[in-house]
Amino acid sequence: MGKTILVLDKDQQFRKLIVPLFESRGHKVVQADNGRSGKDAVDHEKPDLIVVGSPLPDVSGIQWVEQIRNIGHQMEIVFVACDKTELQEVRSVLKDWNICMSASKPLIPFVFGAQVECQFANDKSAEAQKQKLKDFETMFLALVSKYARVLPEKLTALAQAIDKSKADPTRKELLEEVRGEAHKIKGTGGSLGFRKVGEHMDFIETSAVIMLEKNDNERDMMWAEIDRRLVEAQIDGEQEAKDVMEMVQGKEDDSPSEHQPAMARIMVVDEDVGFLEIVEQLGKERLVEIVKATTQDDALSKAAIYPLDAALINIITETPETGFQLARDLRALPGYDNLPLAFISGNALVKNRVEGAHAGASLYLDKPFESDSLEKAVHHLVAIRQGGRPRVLVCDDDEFFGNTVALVLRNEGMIVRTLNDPNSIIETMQEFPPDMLLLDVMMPGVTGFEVCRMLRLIPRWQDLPIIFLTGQTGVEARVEAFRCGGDDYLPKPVVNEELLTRVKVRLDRAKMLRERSDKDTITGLLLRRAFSEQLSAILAESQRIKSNFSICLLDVDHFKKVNDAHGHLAGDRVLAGLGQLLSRRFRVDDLRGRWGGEEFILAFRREKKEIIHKAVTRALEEFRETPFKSDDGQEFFCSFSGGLATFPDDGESIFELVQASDKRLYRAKKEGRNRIIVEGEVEAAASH
Ligand code: GH3
Ligand code: MG
Ligand code: MG
Repeated sequence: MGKTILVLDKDQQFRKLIVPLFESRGHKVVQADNGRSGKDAVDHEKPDLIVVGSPLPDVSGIQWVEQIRNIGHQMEIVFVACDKTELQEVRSVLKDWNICMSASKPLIPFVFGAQVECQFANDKSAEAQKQKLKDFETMFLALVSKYARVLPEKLTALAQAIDKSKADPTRKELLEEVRGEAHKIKGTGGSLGFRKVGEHMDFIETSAVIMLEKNDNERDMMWAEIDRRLVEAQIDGEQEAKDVMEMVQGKEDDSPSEHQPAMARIMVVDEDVGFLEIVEQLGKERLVEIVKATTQDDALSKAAIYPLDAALINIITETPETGFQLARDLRALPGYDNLPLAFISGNALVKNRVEGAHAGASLYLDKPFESDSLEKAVHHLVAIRQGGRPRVLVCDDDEFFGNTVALVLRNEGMIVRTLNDPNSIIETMQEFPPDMLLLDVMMPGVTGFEVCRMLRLIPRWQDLPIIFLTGQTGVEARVEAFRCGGDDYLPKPVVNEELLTRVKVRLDRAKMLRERSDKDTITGLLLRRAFSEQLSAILAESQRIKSNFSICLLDVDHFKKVNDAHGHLAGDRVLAGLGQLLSRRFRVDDLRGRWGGEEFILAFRREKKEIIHKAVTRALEEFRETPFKSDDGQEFFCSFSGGLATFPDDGESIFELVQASDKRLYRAKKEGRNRIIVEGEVEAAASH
């Protein structure tokens, strides 16, 4: 839920830097540049949180906070001191004025935004949220500090390029090199908080572009100015690096660029802390990030913060229902109806196979498990997750820049791969098929525009969202970006959350388009055509590996009466409710579709017919107990009937199987509705 945030600071540049951080997270931002208008804003807008930058033109930051508290305002306050000395002073009075967070300028926007966001976390999730922030901060600062160490080398390389070009100013490629070096430092340094260095580089880059058209005299003047800017960049760079190092304080050991990104994030829920640690260790060896949870509450709050790819839940022999309930609760969280689940612990499950099927176990694991079985389980679970966490490929020849972008996107739950060599993009995309590509323009050997043109010739990548990231901001470059088939365009340095917003918007749109063609809007389930296609694949697989599968046709009972008695809209709500129930129950890799009208169809791989029968019956019991509201507010209940048929016993083709389940559905209706029939033949199926 969006909050209202007041940003009070006299410096417009500072406000510009941080306002987008909050807006892109859905908050409403009010700005003020002096104490008096700040106070007015507090009275009128009643913000949930205030960011106060000190000093203000009419009063010091801390005096302003004092006034606000004395009038009795209770909202959260974040204090941004102008330097370290003031920060020290403020830290001693934090408690007195109930200031929830303090920082000093200069700050790294992404880290600051995440810290402020953390203040909104409720008590339950606060601890997990803090841990996540700490991880992010550590990694981000590690990246920044590493860059601070190599910045002098990069500036030296630029100086050498400048010297070479000066010696032979008519050679275009030498100037091009100057431009390229400056361009890279501008993009990456600027994004990592080296603002002044970024500005100097921008000047040098721009100068190098126009230099060719100048006469000797003008060129000499420009070289002099470039030299001056280079020296300033070295001095400013040293200072900015020092500031950064102070912030980092020994955090660089955990540099993310040395680590390969985890291929999946899986939550393991078990009371046994020792077991969790073993799994975590196994996960590390296999590049899987393990989120540990010991209780149900813990698991639910962590799931809300760390986007998960799957969950492994331990089933306790004495109280198996707790684990199954957790599974159902997890799948009821927003965005998690297709979270793949596995249950751990052997013998408890023999008895609880039906509950397991109902709650959606794609896999059962025995304890203790070996690294091999964990790895296989991870592969299996991640492969069946449909529409899971978005995968983004970042292609940029500057390793630092790629890592910065990757870190920011990963922090939002995306799975990100970076690629420094554009020449191997096709291979990379085969191995890591992305949902989106972020593409640098200036790269050695080939431009991003060329890469984009080439990708658009490959049918598979014709609809892939592609966003260019580049320091070239001219109209010509922008036009070229769209002409070659790019979807969007983002200028470097990417310091604010514009990056996040644009990436999210594009991803959402692409997902929506995909779903619109396959899914029914009322129930959220597959439409008949898409269902049939996927069912054919299941049939082929079962024929190949000689396994069984079942399909089940469901039909809401007396639905005509529901419409007549409670209204058509209420009828729609019943269909939506049943669609939601079906999508949250059973395995993620099972299929659910709307067959037409008030008829639904399900398909289950492998599992025994009796177990499916009982699991669907459990879902019927749940549905029967779900209250619906008629258009005039009256409460009512519904039920459904179903017919189940299994390959190969009840039919060898999809047609035969659908026919068999339809016959049984008809019998279920005839025998009193509100039941699922699995056996027996009837002479003829009449329509119902
Ligand atoms: P039975 O228990 O034998 O299945 O009886 P029934 O009334 O459910 O079956 P019947 O097939 O006679 O009626 C189905 C009704 O479902 C008729 C149709 O108007 C209604 N229906 C079909 N699609 C929708 C829909 O999308 N929304 C609503 N509200 N009603 C729908
Ligand atoms: Mg019906
Ligand atoms: Mg019907």
